[in-house]
Amino acid sequence: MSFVCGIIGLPGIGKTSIFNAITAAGASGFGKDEAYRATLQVPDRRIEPLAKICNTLKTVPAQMEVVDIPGLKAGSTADGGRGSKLLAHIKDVEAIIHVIRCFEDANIPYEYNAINPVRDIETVDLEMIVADAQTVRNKMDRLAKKARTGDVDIRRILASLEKVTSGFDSGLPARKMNLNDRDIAAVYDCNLLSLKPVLYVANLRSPADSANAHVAALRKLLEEEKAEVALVCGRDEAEIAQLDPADQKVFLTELGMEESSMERLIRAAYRTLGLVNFFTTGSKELHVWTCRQGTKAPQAAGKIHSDMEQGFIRMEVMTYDDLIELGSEAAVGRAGKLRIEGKDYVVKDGDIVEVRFNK
Ligand SMILES: Nc1nc2c(ncn2[C@@H]2O[C@H](COP(=O)(O)OP(=O)(O)OP(=O)(O)O)[C@@H](O)[C@H]2O)c(=O)[nH]1
Ligand SMILES: [Mg+2]
Repeated sequence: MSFVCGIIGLPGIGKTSIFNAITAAGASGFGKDEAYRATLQVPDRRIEPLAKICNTLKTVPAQMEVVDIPGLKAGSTADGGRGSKLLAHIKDVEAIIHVIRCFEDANIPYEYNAINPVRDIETVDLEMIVADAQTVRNKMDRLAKKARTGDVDIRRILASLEKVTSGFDSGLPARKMNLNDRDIAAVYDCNLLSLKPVLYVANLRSPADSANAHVAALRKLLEEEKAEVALVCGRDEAEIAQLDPADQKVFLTELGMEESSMERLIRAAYRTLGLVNFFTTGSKELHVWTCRQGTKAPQAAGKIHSDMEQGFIRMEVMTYDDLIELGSEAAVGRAGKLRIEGKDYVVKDGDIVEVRFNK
């Protein structure tokens, strides 16, 4: 099961260009109403050394699916058909890549007269908030009937929902409400759009723009949210992504970039979204898997196969560093560094695991 990110933003701000830059999918269609999808192989420098030690024939990198979602506008939520289709796409993703136009170009149509990243973020957030407020209201209506029986759990849930609703009323997306575990549990089944983690991307004409006033305004706003912004020159990097790897390097260097936008975005996504990679190895296949930080062993095993989660017994774990240092699985075992972990174990980045489970 791959990790799914959705690219969102106002119309005509370069979402499809960024999608092409990171996936090399070559999607076209400015103003099209369909969502594009592509799968990325997540680069991981540990794959090659591991494959060598394990003599593996085949390696399968972690996959990340990216969805290019057509532009949201102010009032999308109210616009029944199209708007709710767009918002439904966001429901399906685990994390959001929000693209902000930070380039000036009178020839490229734009929703507003002037570029203003802060207003753009507020516009898109508001669409998500309006949709979420409705979802929460529906749940409250359903529960209100049961609450009359005096059930304490239901009252607690309702109190959390009230808290979230009043946050929406003051214009806050759920991710900025400092919700506690109990509140998050109360809205878990609502799959709130505005609770999904966001990575911001500033779309620039050239790296020279990376200190322009729009980027500065964006950075200032995001400092408060403790969010990260990745800078991408959408149009140029989309073209570079179509070239041979050797040429890509040359043009990227010319543009003043060390890594491709795909590598930069994936790195930022791992940091912002708190993702970790773990491995399964064998003589046939070395496989990389992704989960969120804090994921316990059975749920991480579920990324490999749902049977492994359901029938989870234990996980045998060694670290990448130990295996590289000691040179073989047997040596790691002899050094007493092969651990047996239970269902409360939290999987770490670089863990090499073997899951024992009841079939
Ligand atoms: N000057 C300049 N133009 C850009 C940049 N990125 C994208 N464009 C142009 O802006 C137009 C819109 O880009 P798209 O990537 O299609 O924008 P979009 O957000 O996907 O648009 P919709 O899907 O219609 O909402 C295209 O003509 C792009 O070539 C950029 O960094 N600089
Ligand atoms: Mg587009």
